[in-house]
Amino acid sequence: MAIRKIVEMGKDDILRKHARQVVKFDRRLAVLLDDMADTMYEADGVGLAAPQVGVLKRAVVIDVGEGLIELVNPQIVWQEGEVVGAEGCLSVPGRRGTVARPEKVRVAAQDRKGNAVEVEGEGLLAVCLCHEIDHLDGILYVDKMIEDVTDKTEEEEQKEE
Ligand code: GNR
Ligand code: NI
Repeated sequence: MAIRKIVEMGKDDILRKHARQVVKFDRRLAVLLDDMADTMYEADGVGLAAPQVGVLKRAVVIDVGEGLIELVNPQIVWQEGEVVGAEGCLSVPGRRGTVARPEKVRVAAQDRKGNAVEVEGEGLLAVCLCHEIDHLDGILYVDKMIEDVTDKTEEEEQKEE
């Protein structure tokens, strides 16, 4: 287990690249997923995608407080509704902005052994699933941002809606 360095926007174009499908479910993938979880918890994040630690593989980890979820080759297979909420990103430190996301999503993926898994999420989990899958396609939340709310309190954001 090890903490890896989180890549930041503007410092490395790896965040803008399309990550490759995982085809080998080997020890190297297991170590990557372990390190990603350590790195996410250490940074107090709720999710982390492999490109954020400099690895162009389609792998993400998420923990919105309901336990660790590891997803390899994740794909949104169904979505419903739309909600606008504030997001942050460990690769865009110190900033927050609002983004429109589906209210509920279902994601098909594989686990670290290559077994098929499905996750359905709403609220923060749905947001996080979309945010992490975007990272795998070189997309950052700032690309979809409706409004920069870095200097706003939650109360001020609510008032505007
Ligand atoms: O830690 C994170 N918090 C967060 C808050 C609102 C919406 C999305 C996120 S994901 C982010 C971690 C991260 O950058 N993952 O890629
Ligand atoms: Ni992010």
